Amino acid sequence: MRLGPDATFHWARLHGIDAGSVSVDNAGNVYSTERFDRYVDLESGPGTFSALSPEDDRMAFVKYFPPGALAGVVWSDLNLNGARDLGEPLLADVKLRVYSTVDGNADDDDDVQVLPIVYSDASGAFRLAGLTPGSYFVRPELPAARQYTQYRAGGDAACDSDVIGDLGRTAVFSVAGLAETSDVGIGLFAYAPVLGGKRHAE
Ligand SMILES: [Ca+2]
Ligand SMILES: [Ca+2]
Repeated sequence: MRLGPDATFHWARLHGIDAGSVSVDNAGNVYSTERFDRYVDLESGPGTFSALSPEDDRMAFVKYFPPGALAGVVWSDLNLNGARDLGEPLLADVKLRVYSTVDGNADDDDDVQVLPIVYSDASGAFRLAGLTPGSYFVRPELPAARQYTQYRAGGDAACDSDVIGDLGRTAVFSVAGLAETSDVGIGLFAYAPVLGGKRHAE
């Protein structure tokens, strides 16, 4: 059983279960009075956990799903062609949140953030690891004076941008098992807002 850094039960929320119905004692045992009618992913890293039933006649079936990851890069699309070209700057410190669609559909009420916030590193790279099988999208926090570049332009998945600008999030990525999707591109360009009819420089 892995708890989030804020001691919340991300796996429980991921499955629409009220995290308040789950508790953990000092020994790390997990208790729940909830009856689960579907799979619950007990996101298990190294270590052990105990699944305890409140009733003697209940059985627990536990299966380990190896977690996957989404990884990619944030960059500045200087020539506005939607592709990451040689020499275009990589952008650090862009704030990223990853959400589970829960039901396969993005932008509805059950979407839930599943990891703590991640920032792109000094080389613009980011990696969102520990994702149980499912479908996810990344929602960047748009830095000041920036806009998203074109969505999936140029036909090369390795260097395009996966953010749908109008929605402010990436396309939905499927995570299954240990596989890592490593070509999540977030392309931004410098945007000078027009104020009072005058164009202001960045
Ligand atoms: Ca470019
Ligand atoms: Ca959803």
